[in-house]
Amino acid sequence: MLKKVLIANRGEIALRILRACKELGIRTVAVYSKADRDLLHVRLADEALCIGPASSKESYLNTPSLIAAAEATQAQAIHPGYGFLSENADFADAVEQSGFIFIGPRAETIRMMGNKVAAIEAMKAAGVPTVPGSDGAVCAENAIAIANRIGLPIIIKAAAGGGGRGMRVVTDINALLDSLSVTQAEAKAAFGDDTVYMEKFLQHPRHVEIQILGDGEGNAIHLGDRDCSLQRRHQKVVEEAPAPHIPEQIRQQVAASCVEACKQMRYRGAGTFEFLYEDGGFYFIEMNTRVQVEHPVTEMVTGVDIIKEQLRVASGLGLSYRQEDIIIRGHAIECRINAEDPKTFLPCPGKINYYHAPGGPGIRMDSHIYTGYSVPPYYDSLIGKLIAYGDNRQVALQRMRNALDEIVVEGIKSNIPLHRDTILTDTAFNEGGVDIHYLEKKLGLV
Ligand code: MV4
Repeated sequence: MLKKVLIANRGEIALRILRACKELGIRTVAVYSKADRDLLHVRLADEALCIGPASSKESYLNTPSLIAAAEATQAQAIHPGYGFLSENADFADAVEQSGFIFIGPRAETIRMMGNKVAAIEAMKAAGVPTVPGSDGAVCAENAIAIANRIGLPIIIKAAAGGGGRGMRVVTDINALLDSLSVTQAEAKAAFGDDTVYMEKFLQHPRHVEIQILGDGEGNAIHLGDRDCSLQRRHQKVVEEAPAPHIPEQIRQQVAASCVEACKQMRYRGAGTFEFLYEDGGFYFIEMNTRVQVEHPVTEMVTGVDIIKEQLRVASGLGLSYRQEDIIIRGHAIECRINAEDPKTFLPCPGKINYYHAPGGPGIRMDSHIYTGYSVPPYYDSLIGKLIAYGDNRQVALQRMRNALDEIVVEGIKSNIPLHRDTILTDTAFNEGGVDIHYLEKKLGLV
């Protein structure tokens, strides 16, 4: 097992990684920006180093600073968490070139998944179902023929994009070439790469994703699926596992195809296959090569500690489970708790005058906050994740409602009222299986 790990992140995920390391007897190095001296994991880590000013660019995104910190503390490996440098292939390369272990897939895997055209091609070749599309890059010369073959509406996406950045829907063939050149120009400006591709635009899909783990040597397993359809402006708000109302045979078949793809590419560590699910069909759109914010719902229904598995694989110890060991049991729901104004959704940093965590059977709170902690304005507004588990979805929902009644966060505004009064009371949400547009429509944004 690794002896010392540097945690190149902040907030709840840094604390989550620290706890997993402590369980495994791994010493921890926390790195923090000048605005983050008071983070809980900084206090709990064996060693802590300031890596730069508040600005992410100069701290959590500063590769030389992070590598210097690993050298100074003689850490063996770097865990990138999510966001920041977690899916940056150049960072993974720099980490390994400096003699450290990057806790994640090989840089070449990250690079391939960063190019959505290459990712889709690889998945299609491995038997993962994809969206009917251009099967490669689109340009002004081939766009109309491809769009006519796919059939309108279509969506143009940047190959270097993902997560909702650099996309445009086309419903009228006369608008195609203009939309193409605008999307190309935006892609060039945002990612330095104007490659775009085309897919059939699905109008009312759900966002269902499959969690996988690979040992980097051709062995891989899946941990079932999650539904992350409840979102606003590409920010997930509620996630759950398993995805409700999916025919069992289709669920198993798609998961098996993801495992096969991971075996073929000798995938290392934790990964997520993102699908759109519509009318009984799964359509692969992207793969994420990091641990995800919503990993706890999968942990609750499988009993697998995903971070510990990442650390085992990085240590060269392989996975602790075979596929036969994985049994999906019960149901888990996660509410993301953000420091934001419930009316405007704008970030609301400030001092937490009082915090009371909810509890009871099946309740898990992944959060770094404490009474007296000040949420800095420089980073994203996630201050915690409330997870409710139960034998079935009904029980998980009721435990979540109870927990949302119990939790107290005073001094700053949060989206707790949105969860408690708008989402957990909603009839369609309670029935399960709402699409990706449901929340925005309910909030009157569409
Ligand atoms: C789509 C789509 C409909 N059809 N692709 C947005 C985020 C990025 N990961 C992919 N996205 C979408 N791709 C096709 N062919 C609709 C979306 C989409 C979406 C997807 C998942 C979760 C929320 C979303 C919100 C708006 C659009």
